[in-house]
Amino acid sequence: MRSTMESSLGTKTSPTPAAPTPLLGEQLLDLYRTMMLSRLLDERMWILNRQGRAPFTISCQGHEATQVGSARAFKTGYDLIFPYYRDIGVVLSMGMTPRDLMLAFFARAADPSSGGRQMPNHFGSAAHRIISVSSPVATQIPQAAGAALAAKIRRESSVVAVYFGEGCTSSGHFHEGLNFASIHRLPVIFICENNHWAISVPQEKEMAVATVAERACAYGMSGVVVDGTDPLAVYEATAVAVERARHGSGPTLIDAQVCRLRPHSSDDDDRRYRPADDIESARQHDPLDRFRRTLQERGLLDRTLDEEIRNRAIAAVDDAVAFAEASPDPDPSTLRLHVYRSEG
Ligand SMILES: Cc1ncc(C[n+]2csc(CCOP(=O)(O)OP(=O)(O)O)c2C)c(N)n1
Repeated sequence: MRSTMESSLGTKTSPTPAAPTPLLGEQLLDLYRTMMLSRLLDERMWILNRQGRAPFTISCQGHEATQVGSARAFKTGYDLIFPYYRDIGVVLSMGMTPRDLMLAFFARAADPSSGGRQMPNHFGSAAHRIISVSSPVATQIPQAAGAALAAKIRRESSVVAVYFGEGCTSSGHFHEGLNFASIHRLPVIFICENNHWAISVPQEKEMAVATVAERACAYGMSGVVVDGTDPLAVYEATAVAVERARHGSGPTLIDAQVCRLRPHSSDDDDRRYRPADDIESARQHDPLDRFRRTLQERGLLDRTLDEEIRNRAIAAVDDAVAFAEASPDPDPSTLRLHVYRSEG
């Protein structure tokens, strides 16, 4: 894994602001709790899928450090978040609950994301300023640039965060969004969760550059590579980007190098294309194990507290599953509500 590294070639950004105040004690344990809850929710979704109780799931496993570490740098209920489908750790950090996620997972009427109409992990919550995930990948990137322009015109001090995989950086939406955001010095942070695979396509067949961060210099913005399995490194890189954005110094592209611990989705069998040693190497970089060791080394976590955190997360997942499974499906009479068609 690479350490934090900045690509400043051709950038027009202001000098890097001072390092953010480090997170301490209970704040670090909070990151760990949310990472653990994300992992256990995700694991349960796979089990429910394999039991035939839910049709589809797509995983955050291996991405939790980037999701939870970056989200810690944003103001909940104030900054605007465009997540993508793996972002369980982001939306939990911004205030959505395990019950919210399980209601969506089972497509129940009370699902706050879409009333049971969207696929699982198409998170959305007006209350938490989380913009609904769209299935066509990368479309959220120019949308985020537009939302940042709106914030700038209204002279708000909010920033916009947009999340995506590295596969999206080969899409035109990515290039148009970054170009526009940089020209207008918009307060937007582009966060790439780079797991080096776009379904079955490895990174070297997605792009001819070694890092996504390098793409930033083509737009005159700062591009940063960060070890995405370390929540503290991601938090620091994001906090610096947020500081810049809030003070009019424009956007940043963060290339967070994560690992994909599961197949692309529950409909994928990655043994057909992914070398066994690549999966094994990803497991060696499991962000949850790594952060557990960090907290143990700092004397913040012992076996008893770890067990307690795990058991609380299991109880929250159990509660969410029972609550959502007992919740009613959407009433068939509502089938046509919120469905739009264009007049031809
Ligand atoms: C416009 C569009 N093309 C293709 C797809 C099918 N698709 C869904 S996820 C995905 C791969 C995305 O890879 P990446 O951006 O690296 O994210 P990851 O899933 O690896 O986190 C593709 C091609 C889609 N949803 N939208």
